[in-house]
Amino acid sequence: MPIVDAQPTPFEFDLDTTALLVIDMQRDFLLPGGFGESLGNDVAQLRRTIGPMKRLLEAWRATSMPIIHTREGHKPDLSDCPPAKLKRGPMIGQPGTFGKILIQGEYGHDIIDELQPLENEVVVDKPGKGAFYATDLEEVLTKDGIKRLVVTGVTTEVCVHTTVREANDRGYECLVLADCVGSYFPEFQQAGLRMIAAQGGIFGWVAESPALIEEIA
Ligand code: C5J
Repeated sequence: MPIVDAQPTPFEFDLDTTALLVIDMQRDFLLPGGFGESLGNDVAQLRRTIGPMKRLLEAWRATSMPIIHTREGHKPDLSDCPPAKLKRGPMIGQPGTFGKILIQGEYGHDIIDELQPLENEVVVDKPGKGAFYATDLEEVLTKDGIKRLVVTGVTTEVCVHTTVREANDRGYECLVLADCVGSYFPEFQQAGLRMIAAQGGIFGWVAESPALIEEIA
């Protein structure tokens, strides 16, 4: 079994029961001039994950382990967007630089060019922050016999955390790759990663992607 140097302890996994989860690497969040930046966020904080993620995807695609991408967004009629979310995000569904913001089918809603999914990779569309809420992710993982998740994507303290916390409650062992997750806020990135591995790995493990790539190459 490959073992990755991780916090708080080494992370052991096998090639038959582990999947890579790539959370919300969407143009709306990452492109300069897009939705994320229009909120006053520094997209460079997220874009620093692109290089490490490209290298990780290349190594992962050479194995037999599945890759699942997620996208946060809504139907064009917003029927899957709770009024409480819309109240604090009134720009959802409004025209933006890259189409209607966080709306399925729009250019900005899709995954950035550098990390586009391959045809055999599953894409899960999710209306919430967590990847399990109102999606078929659990069925996808069960069908493939997945018990461990290597988690990447954005943003660390929002969609990555919500997903990892719930995955942990559902019995999955989660390894979060520090250089492949990003927050607009450096202090949230730091604290978000520390929270995962604190208290003996309260809801997961944290490692750097080169340590994992070395194990699967
Ligand atoms: C946010 C996400 N931050 N993917 N979405 O609204 O983390």
